[in-house]
Amino acid sequence: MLRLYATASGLIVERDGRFHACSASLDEIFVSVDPLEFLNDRLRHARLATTSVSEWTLHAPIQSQEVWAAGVTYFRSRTARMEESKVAGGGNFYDRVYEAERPELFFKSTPHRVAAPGTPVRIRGDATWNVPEPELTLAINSRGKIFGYTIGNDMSSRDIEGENPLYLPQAKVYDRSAALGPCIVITDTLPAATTVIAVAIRRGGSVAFHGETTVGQIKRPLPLLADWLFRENSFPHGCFLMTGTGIVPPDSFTLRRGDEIQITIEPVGTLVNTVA
Ligand code: DO4
Ligand code: MG
Repeated sequence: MLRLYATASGLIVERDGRFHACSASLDEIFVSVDPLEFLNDRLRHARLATTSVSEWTLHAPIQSQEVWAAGVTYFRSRTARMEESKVAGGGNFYDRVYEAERPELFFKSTPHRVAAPGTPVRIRGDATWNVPEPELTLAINSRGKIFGYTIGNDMSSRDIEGENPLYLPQAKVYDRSAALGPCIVITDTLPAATTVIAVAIRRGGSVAFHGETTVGQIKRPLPLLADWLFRENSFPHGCFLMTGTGIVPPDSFTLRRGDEIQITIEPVGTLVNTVA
């Protein structure tokens, strides 16, 4: 297992607790046949980095990749969405997609809309009910191989989405509506069902919301989500796939400017972003 960080001074790879400067680009990694093998090969000639992770300015670990997302993959998400769209009569859609063979997959972000670790995510000025969605996010190469994972935040405007399911792109896609990081774990092994996804939202020195779930609560096998995404769709630079949220705060909760969102999935670490 390797941890790949995108930093202001280039890519850094952590292997067995040691940090190596890596001359490859993220695009080269995402188009390689086997990214783990590719990186291990590059590390044979790499120099050791002299600084440690806390001293780097982290970038989002993305270059030319699109970010896509799966929805309603957890029972909790299905139930919350049926509630929020009840007035608009959209509740039935969510139950049906939860049960259907075809998953909900939607376009989430281009690289320029993705917030780096430690930088602000945004809530829309025309939305009144906003939440983070903490999601295990797959790194998939141009051939459709899942070669690692990271943490994703699928920021969402629940009032806009709940008003009409056709407003989903506006509820989901806007500047800084996604965050990725702090690193990509490069591995041939998918996270175990017991892997915990946890979120804490800090407001003015205390915790305004915290919740957790496990990867085992996802209804669909992760490789099947990736297979569906690659059906009739090509990704010349690979892509990221957010795999859905299993944590939805109570309906009384909405994000405020200044909130700090901390999402933890080990061994990726913790993705921290404030709300601008
Ligand atoms: O159906 C709307 C979006 C669902 C979603 O983003 C999720 O379940 O995580
Ligand atoms: Mg989501």
